[in-house]
Amino acid sequence: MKKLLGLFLLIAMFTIPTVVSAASTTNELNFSIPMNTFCSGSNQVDLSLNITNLNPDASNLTLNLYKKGGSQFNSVGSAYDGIDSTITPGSAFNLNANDTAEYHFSFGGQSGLCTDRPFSGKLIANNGADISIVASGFVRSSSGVAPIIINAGKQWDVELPLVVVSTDPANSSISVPVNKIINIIFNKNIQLGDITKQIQIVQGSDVVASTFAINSNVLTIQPTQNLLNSQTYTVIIPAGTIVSGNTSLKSDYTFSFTTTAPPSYSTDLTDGLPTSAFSASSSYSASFTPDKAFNNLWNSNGTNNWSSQNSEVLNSWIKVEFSSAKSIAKLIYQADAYAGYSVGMKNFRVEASNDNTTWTTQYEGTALQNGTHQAFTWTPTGSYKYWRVLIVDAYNPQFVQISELEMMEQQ
Ligand SMILES: [Ca+2]
Ligand SMILES: [Ca+2]
Repeated sequence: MKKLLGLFLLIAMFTIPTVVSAASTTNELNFSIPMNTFCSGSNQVDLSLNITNLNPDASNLTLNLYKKGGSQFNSVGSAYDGIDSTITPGSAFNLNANDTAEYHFSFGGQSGLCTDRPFSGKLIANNGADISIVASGFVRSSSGVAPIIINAGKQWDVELPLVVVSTDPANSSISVPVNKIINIIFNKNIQLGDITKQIQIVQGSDVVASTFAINSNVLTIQPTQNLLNSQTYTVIIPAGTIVSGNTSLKSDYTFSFTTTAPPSYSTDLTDGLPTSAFSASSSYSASFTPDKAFNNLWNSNGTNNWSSQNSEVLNSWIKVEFSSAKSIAKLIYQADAYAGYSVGMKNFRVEASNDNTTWTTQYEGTALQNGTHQAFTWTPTGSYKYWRVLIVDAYNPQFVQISELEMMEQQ
């Protein structure tokens, strides 16, 4: 028995009582205004309200006032002798932490029409965010002062369900760029919740490797590599993975989008150019001139390729002069087969110029040591007459040999 009691105590020590939150889950609070009192040319009635924000953050609120018959009363209030009026009924206003906003208006006497008197009011928490306020007021007439009691005189806490407000890209978007960074915007600031479930981007059955970040009310998902063209991706945010205070996503949230079609390119714009359009930093001999890299003869081994002179690899280059400015966006390259393709370029830059002197880098890349037709694409910075491939280094320090090159514009 003693043992059992001990066990019971142990359980009791670790059982935390469930705290039932008394927060409201709607963003509207109605209240009555005791306005059924004397009002005439000789009986003025004052209406006064004050609202204090108890939240550590600024809150956005609207005060609506309703006349007998239901229409809204939206007149700007009056302020004098310490009675302030900062709220315009019917219009949203921001209230900083612990700040108080007021409304005052007079009916009857020399002031507003008695028929305009509001008999009820409504406080609205805007933007779907949680708020915490306290509010009160009074009606003063010839028969005395009657309090306006809002939320039974207690603090009004609003804790709205956590929901997704919007996504970028939007659900069912098409032509989404393949480098898109995905943002999911919630109605309030969020934190990571149940980490045993995975927030994912999937394409068919494949999960896209991504990084995740939370900033205020935004969840950002960034794929670690570009997405594929013309594919549909689905973002899955399982229930419970994102929370805000005591609230969390109640059900799985998913949305899908489709990436843009792959770009199309022109034919090889170096075709048909005269031999004189091609030049290089050097040539191994008269048999290995730069035009040989543009003669549409591939898979060369010792012939039909451009080769730099012996011992020139670093910063050697091969250049095309077009008859007019081109926006080259794609390069196809094949290394020469000599010495197991080790004479091919390794790190390289594509550069462009309009004066043949000042060069702008368009692309930096690394070619592989093999005989494939290697394609490289980029977004050009403009249109240029001169385009060159600058060899930063090669796999073989002796010289560099290129079997064939092609240059295309995007269409
Ligand atoms: Ca060739
Ligand atoms: Ca060609």
